[in-house]
Amino acid sequence: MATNKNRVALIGRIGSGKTTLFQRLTNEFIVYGKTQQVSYSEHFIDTPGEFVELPCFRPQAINVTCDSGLIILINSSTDAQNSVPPNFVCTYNAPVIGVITKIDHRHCDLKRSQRYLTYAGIHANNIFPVSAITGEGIAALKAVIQQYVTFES
Ligand SMILES: Nc1nc2c(ncn2[C@@H]2O[C@H](COP(=O)(O)OP(=O)(O)OP(=O)(O)O)[C@@H](O)[C@H]2O)c(=O)[nH]1
Ligand SMILES: [Mg+2]
Repeated sequence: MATNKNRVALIGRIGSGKTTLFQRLTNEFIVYGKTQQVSYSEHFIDTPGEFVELPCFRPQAINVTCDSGLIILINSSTDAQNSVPPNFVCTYNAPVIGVITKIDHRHCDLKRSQRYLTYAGIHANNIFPVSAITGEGIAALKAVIQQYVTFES
């Protein structure tokens, strides 16, 4: 039976940086494109931000990601708004970590992102700040991902 146990699922608000992070983690050329539908690749499931942003789509976000080996909830450090409900990640019977993106940005607010991700139910020790543009924090994040999912080359 097909399984997503060896895939990492990316969820987070529109424009939070899911696709850019995926491109950085897989060493792809970074090119902007709005994610319009769930996109499966060998090791990742990329979702449109609408899945967590619009309550009517939220069950869909859970359905397509819940059997992944690891779920990453992404929060942009430049985003002043939150739309992830309290303890949202407790829905999952799968490991979930938080990633704060855009830490290179001049409007980066790390504390706010940490608050949003802990509000969503992620333990502070499981939150990792990165910049997909400069590469800061990416090596550390890859090491964490590999604790959950094996990417055989
Ligand atoms: N400065 C900076 N910009 C970033 C970073 N990551 C993403 N961006 C920018 O943020 C914008 C949105 O990034 P996406 O990766 O498309 O966001 P997404 O979460 O996939 O958005 P949807 O597909 O709409 O859900 C793009 O213009 C990216 O270039 C980062 O680490 N630093
Ligand atoms: Mg996207």
